[in-house]
Amino acid sequence: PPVIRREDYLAPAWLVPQVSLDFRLGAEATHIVSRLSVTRNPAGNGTATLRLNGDQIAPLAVRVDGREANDWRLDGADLLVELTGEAHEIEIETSVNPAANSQLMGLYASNGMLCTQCEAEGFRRITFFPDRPDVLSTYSVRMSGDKAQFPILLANGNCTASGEGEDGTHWAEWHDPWPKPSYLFALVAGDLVANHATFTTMGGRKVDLNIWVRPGDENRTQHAMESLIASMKWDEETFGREYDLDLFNIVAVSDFNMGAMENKGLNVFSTRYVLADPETATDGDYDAVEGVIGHEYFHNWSGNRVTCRDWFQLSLKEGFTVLRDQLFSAAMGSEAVKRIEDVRVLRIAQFPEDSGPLAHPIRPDSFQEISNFYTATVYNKGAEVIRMMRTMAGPERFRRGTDLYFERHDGEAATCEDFVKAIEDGAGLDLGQFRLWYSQAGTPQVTATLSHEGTTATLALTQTVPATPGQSEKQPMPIPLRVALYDRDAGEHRGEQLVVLDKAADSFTFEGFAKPPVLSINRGFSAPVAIDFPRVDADLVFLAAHDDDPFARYEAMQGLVVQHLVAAVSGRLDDATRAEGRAAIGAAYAAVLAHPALDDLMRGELMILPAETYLAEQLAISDPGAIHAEREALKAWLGTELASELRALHDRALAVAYSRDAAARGARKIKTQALVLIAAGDPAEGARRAFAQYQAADNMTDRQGALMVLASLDAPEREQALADFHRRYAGNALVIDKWFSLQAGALGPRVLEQVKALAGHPDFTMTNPNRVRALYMAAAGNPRAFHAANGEGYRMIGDLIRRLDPINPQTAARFVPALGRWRRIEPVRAAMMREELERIAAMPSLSRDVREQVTKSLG
Ligand code: B3K
Ligand code: ZN
Repeated sequence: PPVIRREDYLAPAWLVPQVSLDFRLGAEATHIVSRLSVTRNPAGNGTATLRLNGDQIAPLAVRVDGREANDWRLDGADLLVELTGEAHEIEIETSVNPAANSQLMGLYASNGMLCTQCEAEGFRRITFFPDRPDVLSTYSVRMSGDKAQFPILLANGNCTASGEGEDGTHWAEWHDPWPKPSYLFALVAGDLVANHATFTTMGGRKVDLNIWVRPGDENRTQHAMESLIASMKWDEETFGREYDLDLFNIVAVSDFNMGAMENKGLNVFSTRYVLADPETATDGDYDAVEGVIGHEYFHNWSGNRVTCRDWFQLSLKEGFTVLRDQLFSAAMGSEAVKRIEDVRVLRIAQFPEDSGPLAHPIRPDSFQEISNFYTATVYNKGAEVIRMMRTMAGPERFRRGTDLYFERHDGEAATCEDFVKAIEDGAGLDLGQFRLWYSQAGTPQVTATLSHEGTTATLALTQTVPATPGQSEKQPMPIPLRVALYDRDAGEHRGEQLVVLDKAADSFTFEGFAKPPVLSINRGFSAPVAIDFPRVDADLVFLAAHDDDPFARYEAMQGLVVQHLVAAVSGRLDDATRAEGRAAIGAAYAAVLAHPALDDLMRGELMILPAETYLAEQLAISDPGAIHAEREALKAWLGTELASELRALHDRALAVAYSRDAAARGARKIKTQALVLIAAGDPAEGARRAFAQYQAADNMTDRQGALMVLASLDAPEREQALADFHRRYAGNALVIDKWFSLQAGALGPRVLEQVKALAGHPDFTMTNPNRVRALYMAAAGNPRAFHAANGEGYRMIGDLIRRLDPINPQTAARFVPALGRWRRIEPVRAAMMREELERIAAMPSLSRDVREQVTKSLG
């Protein structure tokens, strides 16, 4: 497959100021007439050939200026039309089969309704078009279809007319006044009901808000609606951004490749980010709904009003919008806990990407299939990079930068460089060297040493950016580190400072310390780097107890455990040092369990042990079996050592009644975390308590938490609870997804067998990406299952990729990175992982999506 390069960007030769689309809807055959007014782009290369992209569609008719045209040909899947003048009207007819569209790109059927997904290159599966984000058009859409089958007809913008047709049909016309790229086009037709509300913007515009769901689901949309209203208000207050249409529609669909999509005025969501009530959604689900509703809404400015010039600039909208949704969620709940959660995601999902064969800069230089670049790097590291600018500028100056960005580029298709320049000018920062964060891949490794002489403490820092595919040489980048030095006796620091390490090595001095201070570094995770600062357990225990930055406190706890487990799996612990390490961790845990000043949400966060993938990241080559065994052993030790404290905590939490306030959510969080440790220490007691929690539960958080613990235990209560859960929620797809995930993510020796059995369960289907992910992402992310010593886990994921690729290549490709980690795994498993990749590569026909990921992973 051809490689597309950022440096080859050419402005479009032809522009399409206006589009009008006419859809005659049918589940098996939808007929589309597309009328494009095209004009020669003065900034283009002047070619007379109009290139219209297509993908698995055929032109049924091509007319130019009202006449049947002969002067067209196909170039691969694209349609080329030769034009003679400066402006023309092009009319094209196509037909598609939505019911047969299992890729879920373009126009497809989901549960009897029709909907679209066009980002990145789905519009070309509907009609021929210059399907690139720098071609902006105003869209008028007409659709007609059977009224009983499709009672609700929606598209972008405002509904301008509607009426009845013949033979039980009806029609609607929609117009979107804002020019947009084709990837933001959307259409939905189906049997839907709305939760309706209104919002009045700061400028006095009254906006109708609708959340459309299938009949019966409407009473689970209130949280989504509240989140939407909160998002609209927050964006006005925090970024000065006001909504720009009289109508905002959200539609929930059951079959969706991603979480949601920010189509102009008509967001389409996977049901799991819309529907929530206490009986079926966990606190985590509630947070996810709020975050994704916010994210898609914020795209209206960061993505839609200012869009991307080309797909290499994806982080322009995604990195910025993730930062915006993170700040929003932090403002709605606990800032500290949100930061910890975001960093955990970065470390589990992005760090491994950055150190593996698929590493790429947040602004990639090349790709074969853009769908493969909707990554944790582009999204989450992209957000971290912009967050660093904000940290260096401070929130007020950063806001001046974003104001300038929106003002300068409103209505344009912009680049990452445009964004950096606007922040530079608006915030008054010099971001010259900082631009390296856009071009260099790899997680910078920072080493820190602290020395002390007289009353001076000296912090010496070095940085290296590791080599990544295609980038062997790296330059030092500016790394903003928030640091504080603690006076050991006073238990306080002397004020936080921001040091920016912008050389390969540098040192910073701090005066006035009679004794060696304790260093708190990268507070708030001010830079997305790995810090190597070996230290004695006592200092980490000190920071875990005293640091006034909650993130740093969490970091100290994690550091204590990471240091211990890494030493353990590296065979560096004898009995005495193991006991010492455990004692320090046990003491820190005991302090966390008892600490009166901690709220329970934070306490629950501090109780979570570092993930196995994050532990593996600390080692050049890791043995997943050893990591798993050591981590489980520590869990069991903690559960035993702190048994009475944990039981007391569990009892205390059980007594708190359900509510959505922070105290009750905190209680639910520690309830399940306590249960996890209790079960590790005493499985029988764990099973008893988990089953009781399961049975008494009046909400999904408690029920799922208990079931998660039970699913990992070899106890009779396990089967009983799993069967009850399935019975209780039969027909509720989102909850049945949980039922699959909990089992596939469980501990215990028989997980693989269970996953195989579940794949044959009547509720399992390969055509629904949610269900596929529920079972197989959970299995691929379960080290015990995926890294089974006999290679069966690899075989299972390999088989899945081969079977899923012809159905849904985008989703299939998402499973490849797990196998792609082979270089960092011990040789016996590595060989089996590689073998699996080779088996995929040997398939006679493979999608571009999977082909790219597999080739790079083997490369
Ligand atoms: N922009 C969409 C992602 C669409 C991905 C298509 N492969 C969702 C989001 O980031 O908001
Ligand atoms: Zn997004």
